[in-house]
Amino acid sequence: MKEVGFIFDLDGVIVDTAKYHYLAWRKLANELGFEFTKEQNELFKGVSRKRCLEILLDIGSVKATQEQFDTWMIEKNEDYLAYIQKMDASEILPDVPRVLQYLKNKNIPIALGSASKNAKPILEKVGLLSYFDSIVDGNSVTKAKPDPEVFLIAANNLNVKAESCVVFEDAVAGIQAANAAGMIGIGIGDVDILHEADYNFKDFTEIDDSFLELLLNKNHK
Ligand code: B16
Ligand code: MG
Repeated sequence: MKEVGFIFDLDGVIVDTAKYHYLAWRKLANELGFEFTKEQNELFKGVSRKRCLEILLDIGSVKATQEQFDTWMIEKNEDYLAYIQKMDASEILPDVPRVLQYLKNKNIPIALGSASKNAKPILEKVGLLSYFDSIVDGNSVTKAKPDPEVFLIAANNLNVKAESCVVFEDAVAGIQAANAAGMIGIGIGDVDILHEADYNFKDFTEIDDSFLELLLNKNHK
C-alpha cells in the first residue's frame, strides 16, 4: 500500500469544459424551443449526462419518449465532442501542471475521478494524460457523485487507503462524495458553495508547496 494518493476531478478543476457543455446543452434547448442560461448551467456541474438531460427537459417542460431522450443525449454529446476536438494545453486551468509535476517528482500516485465519459480524450488533448496512474470516469462507475464510488475505485486502483486520499473538487456533490469516502476534500472555487470541504481555494495558484507538503505528511483525514 502506498501512503498517500491524490485524486483530481476534471471539469472545473483541471480544465473548464463547463463552457462547452453549456454551448451544447443550449443548442439542444434552443432546438427544442426554450432558453437555457449560464446560471442554469451551474446545476449541471459534476452531474452525469443523463441527469443533465433530465434537468434540461424539466426546465423546458418537455416530455420525451425513450427514443427521443436517447437521440438528444447522442446529439448533445456529438456537439460537445466537436468543441473538445479543438482543446489544447492553453485550456489547462492555472498552476494545475505545477501541482501535478510536484506530486510526480515525489512519486505520489495520481488518479482522475470524473463523471465525464469523455475524460480520457480531454486529458490527451491538453497533454496531461501521462500524469495519471488511473482514470476513473463516467464509464467506470454505476453510481454518480455524491456517492463515493468513483473515488473509492480510484483509491483502490492507486493501492492507497481511502482515508489517505486527497480529492480536489469544484462541485458540491463531489465534495460530499469525498466526505462519504472518508477522504480529505479540497474545494476549488467558491468557499460559500463548497463549505463542506476540509480546505478551500479559489484555484491552484493559491496552493503552494508548503500546503502540498502538509497534505503529504498528514497521511489521513
Ligand atoms: P460527459 P466532472 C462532469 O465532469 C461535468 O461537470 C458535467 O457537467 C457533465 O455532465 C459530466 O461530467 C458528464 O460529462 O457528458 O462528458 O460524460 O466535473 O465530473 O469532471
Ligand atoms: Mg467538476
